Amino acid sequence: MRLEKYQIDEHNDKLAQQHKRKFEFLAQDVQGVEEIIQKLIKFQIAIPSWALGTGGTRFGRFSGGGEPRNLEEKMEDIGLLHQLNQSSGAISLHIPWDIPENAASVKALAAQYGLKFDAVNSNTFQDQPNQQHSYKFGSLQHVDKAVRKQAIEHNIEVIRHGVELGSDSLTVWLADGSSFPGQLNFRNAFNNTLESLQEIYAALPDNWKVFVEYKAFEPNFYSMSVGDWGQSLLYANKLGSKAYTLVDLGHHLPNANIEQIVALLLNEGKLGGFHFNDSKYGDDDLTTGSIKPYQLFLIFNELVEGMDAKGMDHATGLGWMIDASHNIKDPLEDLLQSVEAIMMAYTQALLVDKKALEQARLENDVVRCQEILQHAFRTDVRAIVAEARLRSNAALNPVQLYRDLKVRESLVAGRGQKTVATGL
Ligand code: PSV
Ligand code: MN
Ligand code: MN
Repeated sequence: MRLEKYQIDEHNDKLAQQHKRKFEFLAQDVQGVEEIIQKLIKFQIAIPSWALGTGGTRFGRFSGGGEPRNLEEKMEDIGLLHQLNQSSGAISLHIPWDIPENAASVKALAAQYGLKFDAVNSNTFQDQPNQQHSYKFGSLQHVDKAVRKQAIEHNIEVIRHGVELGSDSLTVWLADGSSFPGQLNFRNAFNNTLESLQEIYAALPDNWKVFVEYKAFEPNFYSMSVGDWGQSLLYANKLGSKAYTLVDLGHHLPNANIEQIVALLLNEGKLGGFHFNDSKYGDDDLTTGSIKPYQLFLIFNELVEGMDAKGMDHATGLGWMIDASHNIKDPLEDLLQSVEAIMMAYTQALLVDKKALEQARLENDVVRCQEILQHAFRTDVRAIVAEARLRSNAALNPVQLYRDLKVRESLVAGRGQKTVATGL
């Protein structure tokens, strides 16, 4: 299913007057609004191929109907999102959940939807049918070299798929760790993991990056072999200049200061990318910005400041991706909400008066520092984000148009009510 241009235009025409009023009112007070809009137009957030079906929990899964049944339909869904917001122009594949059997045709289809291939993800946290060795006790860390070899080869295979598709990065997330004290020799687990990562690193094409994603707990609950940003950074530093740390917002212990982690990783030139989501407790994978929008803003504030200090392009300097999926929302509406939240946090960060903030810091004027940040955070920037969409021929209100056009109903009619997308 594709939207027709006239459908977006009609929707925008209906909302035009109201939008114009809001935008013009806001623009009066925002310095450099044109520059901000241009940055927003360029900014793209990759959609993971595993977020298009209704996620499950270990207690159950409730399909919403019309879920994509294969990679082609997943690209179709992301194509729809991209038509609605023009900010979701990339797809991230998890292999083997999605195997691009015929890379040339997958690539051609992606191009039709205006999609690029973002990082490819390997999966050594589940056993696949016909797999020789089990990952029950880990993969790259495993005490048995044969298991490590199998996991390394899988990662190299994923790189091969990525090369065919025109991707240029690999994300490695390991479930490896231990659930009970005494189970693992920590040093051996670290060294085995490092050695395995080095073999994968050696297979990276010159222009590629590898992102080492960390996670504090789950599925292992005593230790994780890449458990925090310090461990990830250790691996990345030992691997070399093509290795970076990847921050998934849900992978920290409660109350971790993620914005500080981000600032320091950027400072070290070792921040590679993001998995955006939100959480109240752990790796909840809730809609980005739904629980802690202030934290999201503070993270973007560090990103903008740190990237500017390093002369990095906001749009292309890091890998931006959503990693969320859950049980009760329409996945496409959920993704539209996540992208909107990211755009809003980015816009608010661009609004921060950096000079005034630096001056207030020099004067130890703590109150003023807070005022400056919160002034930006409390600005309702929705009309600026909508204006950027309008100028890219996207919808002023993507969720509303999605509902008005009964997109889900059409997908159900085309694909059926009982469909299950691959993923968790
Ligand atoms: C693990 O919790 C994770 O965040 C990794 O990025 C995986 O690739 C993804 O979730 C799977 O849903
Ligand atoms: Mn993740
Ligand atoms: Mn996660």
